[in-house]
Amino acid sequence: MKSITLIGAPIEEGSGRRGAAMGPTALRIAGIDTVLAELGHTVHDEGDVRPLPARDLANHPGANNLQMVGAFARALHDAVHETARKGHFPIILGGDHALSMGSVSGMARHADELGRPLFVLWLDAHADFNSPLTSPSGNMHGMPVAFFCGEAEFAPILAGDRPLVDPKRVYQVGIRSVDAREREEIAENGVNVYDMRAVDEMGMANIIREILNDVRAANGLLHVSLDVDFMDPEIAPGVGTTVPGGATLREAHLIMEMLCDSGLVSSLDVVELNPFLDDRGKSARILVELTASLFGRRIFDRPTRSA
Ligand code: HAR
Ligand code: MN
Ligand code: MN
Ligand code: MN
Repeated sequence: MKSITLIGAPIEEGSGRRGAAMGPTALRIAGIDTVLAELGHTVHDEGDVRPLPARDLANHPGANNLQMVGAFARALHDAVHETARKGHFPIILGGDHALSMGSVSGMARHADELGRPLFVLWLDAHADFNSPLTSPSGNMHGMPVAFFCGEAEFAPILAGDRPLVDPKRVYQVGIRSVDAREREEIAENGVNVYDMRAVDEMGMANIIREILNDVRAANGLLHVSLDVDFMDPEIAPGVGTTVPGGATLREAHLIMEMLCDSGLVSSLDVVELNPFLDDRGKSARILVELTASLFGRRIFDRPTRSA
């Protein structure tokens, strides 16, 4: 059983619209703490992080609300790093996806201190590999992966000596919306992309098995970042950037069940929930159910298999 710490990150300034700041509240109302406690885990809710002042950051024409995004990134970096250092499992309740600048870099620092590599599983319709120089929108929720992989344009946000994530240890699954320059950057950096065609051709189980084998072989930590729009909008409509043709409910659960069995996951982001756009709490409830699967809820036990 695990000690789990919930960290709310009510940020919406990274997205182009209002509403994601209500995400942490909706996830709490949907019962994320009780579901985890009923599975036998110890759950601490730290409440919401307070963004640290970031008035030292200059505005950037290609990065909307850079000061607020940077403020959340700094606060989360510290909160997530401290949580992991104590031996707790951090679950970050978002908030838009820009928050992963802080959560992933906080985990990268923790992994660095342990002398182990950090892997990232990015479950999303989008690759989120834009930079302030390539983004068509300037919205920073489309940039976190480039940030934690070391894109130089972000250097002032967190100290330049922060540990980075090797893009070859980033695995993106469910991708179906990529911008032109973003596509070039992804290829140049060697990010592992399993787009929706790969999901259709290979099957989700084979994809997840491949990824887990790489993490296990390197004795890595695995951070999971779950964007609501990973799933098809028919099942999870509560998000500002829906893209048709997403993962099914069973594919999403299968991932969580396989991740649970692996024992390799160290940290989780649940992001982009916009309760203002949701259908009577449907998406919030699905995210809670998926989190339960990651932490041990199952239909029947499986015979234990060796790796
Ligand atoms: N790629 C587009 C942009 O950079 C849209 C990014 C939307 N991102 C999210 N998170 N919703 O995945 O503007
Ligand atoms: Mn995203
Ligand atoms: Mn430390
Ligand atoms: Mn997305």
